Amino acid sequence: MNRNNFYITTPIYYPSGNPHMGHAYSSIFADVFARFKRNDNYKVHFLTGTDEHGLKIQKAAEKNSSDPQKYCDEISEIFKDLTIKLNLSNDDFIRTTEKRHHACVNDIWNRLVKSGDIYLSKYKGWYSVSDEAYYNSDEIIEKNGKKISSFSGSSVEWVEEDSFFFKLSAWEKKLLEFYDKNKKFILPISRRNEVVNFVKSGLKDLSVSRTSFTWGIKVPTDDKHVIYVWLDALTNYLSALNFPNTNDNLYKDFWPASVHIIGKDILRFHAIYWPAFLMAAKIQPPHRVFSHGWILSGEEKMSKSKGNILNPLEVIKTYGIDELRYYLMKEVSHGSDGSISLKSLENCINSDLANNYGNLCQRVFSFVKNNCKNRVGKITNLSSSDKDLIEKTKVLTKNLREEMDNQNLNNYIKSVINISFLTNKYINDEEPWKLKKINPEKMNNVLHIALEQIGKISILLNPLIPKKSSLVLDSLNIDPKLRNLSFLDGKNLLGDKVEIKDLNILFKKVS
Ligand code: ME8
Repeated sequence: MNRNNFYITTPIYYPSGNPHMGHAYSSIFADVFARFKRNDNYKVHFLTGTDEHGLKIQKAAEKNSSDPQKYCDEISEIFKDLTIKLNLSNDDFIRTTEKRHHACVNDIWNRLVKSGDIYLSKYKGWYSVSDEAYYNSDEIIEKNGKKISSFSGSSVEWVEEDSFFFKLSAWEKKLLEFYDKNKKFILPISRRNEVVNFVKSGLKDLSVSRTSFTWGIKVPTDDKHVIYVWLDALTNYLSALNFPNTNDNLYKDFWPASVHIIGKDILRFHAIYWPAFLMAAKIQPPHRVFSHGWILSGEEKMSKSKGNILNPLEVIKTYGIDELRYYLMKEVSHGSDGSISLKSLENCINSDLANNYGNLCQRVFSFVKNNCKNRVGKITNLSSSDKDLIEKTKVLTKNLREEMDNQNLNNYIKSVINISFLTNKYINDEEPWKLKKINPEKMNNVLHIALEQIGKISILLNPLIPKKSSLVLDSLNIDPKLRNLSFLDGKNLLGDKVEIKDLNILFKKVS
C-alpha cells in the first residue's frame, strides 16, 4: 500500500435493533479521520456496513417472525440511512450476506485449512449469544441465579456441539512477537497492555464453526457447519477490497488497513483473533486497531438491552448533525468511557460552537460586510500582536498531523478551539471598530489576518463539523480544491485580496 493511501473501517453493525448513540459514536469517530486524511490529500477508503450472520441475528429475526434474510434487508437499510443522517463519508457499505463477502470468507477458510490451522473436534463450554463470544469458565460469574460473563455482563449458555477449531494456541508466541515489533498496533496503550497480558496468560484453540443453527456461511467442505460469525465478520475488511483477487486495485491500494476503529468490547476479536487468522492465512495484518471507550448514560454502557438509549436521530432533529458530531467527539475522552447528557450537549454547543467559533466567524464577517463592503486588501505590514497570533497558531498546529495519526482527537480539538479562542481575543485586543477612523490600513491588516485564521480553523474543524465549516469556506470564496491542509506547511490560504460573501448565523445558542 502506498504511504499516501489510507484505509479506515468502522465495526460492521449487528442489524438486531435500531441504531443507538454508541453506533453513532463509533461511526463519527472513524469519519473524522477519513475526512481529515482526505483534506490532507490522502487517497482514502472508508468502510462501514452490517454484520448479518449468527445466532444473535437468527434469534432477532425469529422474535420478529421474519425470515433472517428479509429481516436483515430491512434493518440493514436503517443502518444505511444512519450513514446519511450522520453525514458519514464512507466509500462503501458492506453487508456480510453479499456474494463478494461469501467468496472471500470461503477463500480465507480454505487458506486456514491448507495451512493446517483447522481441525475437527467438539466444543464444550460457555457461549454468549449477545456477544457472539466463547468464554472460559473462569470468566463466568453468577448474578441473580443467572450465569453471566464477568467481562461483558451478558448472559451465557452452556454449549456442546461438533465444531471445527482454529489452532489459536499455536499463534501465541507469534502474536506476542508481532505486538512487540508493532508497538502501536493496539492503541491506546492501556488497551495494548490488556491484550498483551491476556495473550501471555495463554491462549486456547478457538471454536470457529457451529452446528446447532443454520444462519451463516457454510463451511465449504462440510455443510453441517456454519462458520463462526466473528471469523465471517472480520473478513469483511478484506472482502470490501475484492479479496481474494489480490490483483484488484482496491486490494493493492488499501491493504493492510491503516486502522480499524472499534469499541473496547470487541478488542479481543480484532487484536488477537484477527491478526492470528491473517498470519495463518499468509496475509499481512492491519497497521492499527484503535479501541474507543463506551458511551455511558449515568454509569452504564448505553445499549438496547439496557434500555438507556439517547436516540441519535432525535438529537440530530433537535440540535443538528454538526452539533452532535462535535459534541460526541469533544466530550468523550477517546480511550476511556464518557457520560453524555442533553445538558452537557447544550453547554458544549454554547461554549465551543456558538460563543467561540460561531461568534468569531459572525463578528468578523459582519464587520467586513458593514465596513468594507465585503472586501479586504493586501496585508501591508505585520505588528507585533499580528506576529504573536501567527506564531501561536503555528505552535498549536505543529503537531496536529501527528495527533491525528495517533487518534488523539481530544488533543486535536483542544488545539483548534484554542486557536479560535486566541483569534477572538486578538479581535478584542485590536478593536478594528476603533481603527476604522484612526488607522484604516491597520484595520485592513487585522481583518485580513482574522479571515485567514477563520479559514484555517474552518478547514481544521471540517472533519468534525463538515456542513457548517463548508458554509464558512464557501463564504470565504475558497475553491473546494484548495481546502486542504497545505497551510500546515506554511502556505497562506487566502490570496492578497479577499472578497467574501455574506454568512448567516452558524450556531444558535441553546438554553
Ligand atoms: O460489535 N458506546 O456490532 P455492534 C460506544 N457486529 N460504542 C458502542 C456502544 C456504546 N454504548 N455500544 C456499541 C458488533 N458500541 C459487531 C462488530 S466488526 C467485524 C463486527 C460499539 O452493533 C461497539 O463497541 O454490537 C462496536 O464497536 C460497535 O458499536 C458495533 O457494535
